[in-house]
Amino acid sequence: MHKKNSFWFFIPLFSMIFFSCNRTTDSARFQKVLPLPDSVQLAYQKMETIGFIHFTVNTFTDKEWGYGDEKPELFNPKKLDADQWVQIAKAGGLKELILTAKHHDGFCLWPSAYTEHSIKNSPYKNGEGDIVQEFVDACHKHGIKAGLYLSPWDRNHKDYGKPEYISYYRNQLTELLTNYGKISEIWFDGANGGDGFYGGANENRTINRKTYYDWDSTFALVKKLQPGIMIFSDAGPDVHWIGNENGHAGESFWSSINRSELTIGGSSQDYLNTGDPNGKDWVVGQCDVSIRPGWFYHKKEDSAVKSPQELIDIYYKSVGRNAVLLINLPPNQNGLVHPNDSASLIALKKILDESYSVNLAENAETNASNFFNLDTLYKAGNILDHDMESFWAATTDTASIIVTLDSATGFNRIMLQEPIHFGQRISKFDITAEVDGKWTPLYEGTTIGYKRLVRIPECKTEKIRIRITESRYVPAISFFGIYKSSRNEQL
Ligand code: FUL
Repeated sequence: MHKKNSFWFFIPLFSMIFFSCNRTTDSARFQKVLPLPDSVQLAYQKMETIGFIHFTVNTFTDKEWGYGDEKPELFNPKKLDADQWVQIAKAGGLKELILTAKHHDGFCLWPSAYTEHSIKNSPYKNGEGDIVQEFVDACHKHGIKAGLYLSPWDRNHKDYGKPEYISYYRNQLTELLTNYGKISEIWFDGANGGDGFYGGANENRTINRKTYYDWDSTFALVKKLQPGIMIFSDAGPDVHWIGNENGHAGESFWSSINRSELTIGGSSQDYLNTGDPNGKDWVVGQCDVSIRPGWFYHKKEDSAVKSPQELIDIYYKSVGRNAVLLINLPPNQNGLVHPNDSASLIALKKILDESYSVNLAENAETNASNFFNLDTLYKAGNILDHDMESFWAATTDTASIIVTLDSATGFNRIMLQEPIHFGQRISKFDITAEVDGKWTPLYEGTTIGYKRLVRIPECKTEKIRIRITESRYVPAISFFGIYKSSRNEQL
């Protein structure tokens, strides 16, 4: 009798445990929405700013696109110092550098076994030099990532346009991705086909952008040789071009896109510039821009280097709009980055460090209109720390948080972040401040994604309200911060 009683007593107890366990698994957890970044894409996005090094025979011929008939003898950077490039990049906050191992002229900065059109026939180190090696070693020595650009278009090679060139191209990729240790990114340019030397043919050659390279097989080769590498092109798969060379992402920018609608060298620039809220593929947006008017060094452009203010504006339109910024620093004929370029880049970093040194909302109080499942795991206060794993999640598509500061505080910069490892969701938000007892509009925005940076005229308040007014799925925010920059420009 006693035993039977305890059996009946345990049934409801077991079911209580069973159901409560179930609740804390899937249905009670905030759900991820597809597409999602993989861990390498997430780490890539967190780098925020990276750099380009454009260097080849063009540096000596004062051109932007070499025809492919340049004599290797003219390539002779007498003071080349890859450490200098990397040290400047590092001082400017860049986390990766990408070197043009081969630009459209086909001249190779490494002694490729497959062509004579290379550094091995130049006076540089009496033909014994290997700039790819020097570059990768310098990057790794100073703790930044190394990436390579290998132009698919080759205006020197006799077989360009024929099937034989594809084997040549893949042989070169294999050399670069096998002999130099870890390569973190490979950059496939969309510029393709036109007139060129082509082994002396001196003619115009065009290719079918969709079929000629059989990109899927090339991507598979790249990933086989360097499993953790990021592949950049107009069409991803890991990072995509932003659709212009000014460094500007769209005012709204989604990290999702439909790769099936993209062709390397032939995609809609508008589509690339905004991404696609209904896109099925997660591809990080990358904004490339040169610190000078041209991609290669030209002495006459020494006075046309972008000012720190111009770089700041680009930063807000790239990193501040959910993309990664790629800034080009072209070395001169000596093989060194010019002091004007390094001064501007380092000034950019200084301004950013100063602007974002103190989050004035760090110790604020937060109240959300709701939070997911009333589970404190998703509470509003989570938006105040920089840990992406701790975030506020709502229960409804529109929701708000009120942030109350200790005392009235002046600020002119706002930072917002979504926990993108749960998917990009928010498409419309606004920020208002309580001034003289009234909610006063400060900013209306669209996407947030990994990061949204906002510049506003200085506002003094004790209460700020963040409202999510439109979202693809119930919204989440992982970070909110306010800052006071000594600079007053707004946008
Ligand atoms: C373009 C190239 O044609 C330019 O020369 C430069 O390399 C730029 C980054 O990409 O498509």
